[in-house]
Amino acid sequence: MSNYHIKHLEEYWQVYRKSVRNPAVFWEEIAEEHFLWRKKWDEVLSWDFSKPEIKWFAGAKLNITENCLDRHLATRADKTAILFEPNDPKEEAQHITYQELHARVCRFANVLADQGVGKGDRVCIYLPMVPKLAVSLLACARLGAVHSVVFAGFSATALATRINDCNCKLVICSDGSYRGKKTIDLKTIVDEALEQCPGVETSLVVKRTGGAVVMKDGRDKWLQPLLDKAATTRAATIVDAEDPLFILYTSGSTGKPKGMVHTTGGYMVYTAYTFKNAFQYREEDVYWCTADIGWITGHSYIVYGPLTNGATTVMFEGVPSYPDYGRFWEIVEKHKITQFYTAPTAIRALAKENLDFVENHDLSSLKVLGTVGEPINEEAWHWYNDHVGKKKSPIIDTWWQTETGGIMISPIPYSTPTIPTFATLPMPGIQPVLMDENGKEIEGNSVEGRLAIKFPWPSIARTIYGNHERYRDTYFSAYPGNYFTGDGALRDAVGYYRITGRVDDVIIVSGHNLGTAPIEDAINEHPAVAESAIVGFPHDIKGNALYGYVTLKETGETRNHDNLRKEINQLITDRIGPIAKLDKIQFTEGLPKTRSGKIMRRILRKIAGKDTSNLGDISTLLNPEVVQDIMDKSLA
Ligand code: 7RM
Repeated sequence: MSNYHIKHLEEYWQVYRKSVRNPAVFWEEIAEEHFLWRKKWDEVLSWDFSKPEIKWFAGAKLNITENCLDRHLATRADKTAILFEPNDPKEEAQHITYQELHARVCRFANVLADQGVGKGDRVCIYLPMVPKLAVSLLACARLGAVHSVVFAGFSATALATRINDCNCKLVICSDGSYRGKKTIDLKTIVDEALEQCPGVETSLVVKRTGGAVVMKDGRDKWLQPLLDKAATTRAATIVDAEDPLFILYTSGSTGKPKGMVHTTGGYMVYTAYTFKNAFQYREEDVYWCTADIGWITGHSYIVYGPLTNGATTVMFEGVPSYPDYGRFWEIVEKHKITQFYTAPTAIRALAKENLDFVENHDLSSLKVLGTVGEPINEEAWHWYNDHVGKKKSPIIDTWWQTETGGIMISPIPYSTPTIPTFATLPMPGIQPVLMDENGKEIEGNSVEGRLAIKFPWPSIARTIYGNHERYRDTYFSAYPGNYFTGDGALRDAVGYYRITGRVDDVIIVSGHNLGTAPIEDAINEHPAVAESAIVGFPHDIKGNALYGYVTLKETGETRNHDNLRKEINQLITDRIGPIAKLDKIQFTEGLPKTRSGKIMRRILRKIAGKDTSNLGDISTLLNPEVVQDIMDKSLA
């Protein structure tokens, strides 16, 4: 079917216009042709953003694992579904076929059912990037149980909060994990968490590192012996399209994490459609997304999107720096990766290192390069384009959120001409709008505002677990009748979108609205600069002034810092104007980041504003140690 696989920009516009003219007809056609439904829907869409209540394919019956697995057995039984690349390059990669994955999922589902897990029950999954992680998600889905994956880098407290918030009675965990040179004792973290989780009856423990663990009697069970006894088939539990598939927590700017609830039918249709189009996926491709399944990117574009399409999806256990900074490129060469999807933070980290790490590998298999998670700065975009893509692989800058379930704004590779730092055009079915401060839609092109979406799409999160009011307040109250993303964006002369960052990253200096991203872009152009983050701090005259935190490429940079400061401000003046010059520039060893690689400007803002009494929870940071260092050397 033509509109499932867009190949030219004119075709994109045709499909797009159709999708907007009648979204229900558009999505119904896609849903009809590409999936296995046990019963078709009574109604394609019903919605009311004021409640808010959104239903796609209501009344339809299905099981998503039949779409990810069973449906492929007739044609792709021996095709690799999951290609596992272990942390240690000397350990052999595993090719798990669709047939084998089907059997593993059924076995695991049988074990879960034996432990009392049934439809609607919440199961917490806290595992490293090993095949059993993907298998656990699917095993839950096989039973109609709701998975809640918690990234296995989170602390015991963060894990306990998430387990308790949705009352998980079973946890799937492991003895430990390998991350580069390190072996991490995950079971101890789980044990500590479970002391605060009276509702958890059972924990199933995957053996990965073989490290010593304490097994709590009556609660902890090794998984493997149970799997060995379980049958390799299991009938799928048929659920309603609007039954929950999973909960995934996303941190709010304040308060406790929000358990975003995604339902089954719409999520399946949207992730399958966007995977196929945004990556221009073909049957023979080997697709690799470097995210962890603990994030939405992993859920949608390692597990569900690829598997519903019958793709080969790579799972990588390790880190980009082990055994050296060539690891990503070694894997691309070894498995002849065709689509590669990563985050700006990883690109910047690799761009700091010697070019030989990239150039020593044959990357000619690559056809599409993706980026997600943050605005990608121009420097990083060009490095990715020149050295990884060799100017031949289009870069898709994909903008989306945990809440949106799938990619919302992205080029269609080989159709949409790309421009660095622009996510470009909405996916079919997505209707973005820009809003001004007074809640009025800003029409026309060459404008900037707050990004909202005015019509539902199939994979929008339906609620926050246990707190529908917070869902309404957070996303549907700022611009009644619209979903508010929390991001700022500009729309250029041809209608391309550029995401400028969270709106709390907009700084008003002497009455000028300045987004952090363009200023950071200018700074990052300086050859000595690796990364930067800009925040505002109170200023008597300007209202706010700009404070820049800058990490240099060579550690222990010996050049004169005052000269560097001048050069950086000159670049900003050249690129944006003197209004955007920085009042203070602090050179730092690193920038505080979330585990998914987003710079935590909230913390930097507090330091710049001399307000460090309450930095909020920094325990979930990737590098909490840099915070103290930044405070010690603060110029505030
Ligand atoms: C997929 C994911 C969502 C927030 C979002 C943005 C930022 C993500 C881009 C981006 C600019 C991009 N989910 N963001 N992708 N900003 N360009 N291509 O990251 O829930 O963890 O984060 O991430 O601010 O609102 S998320």
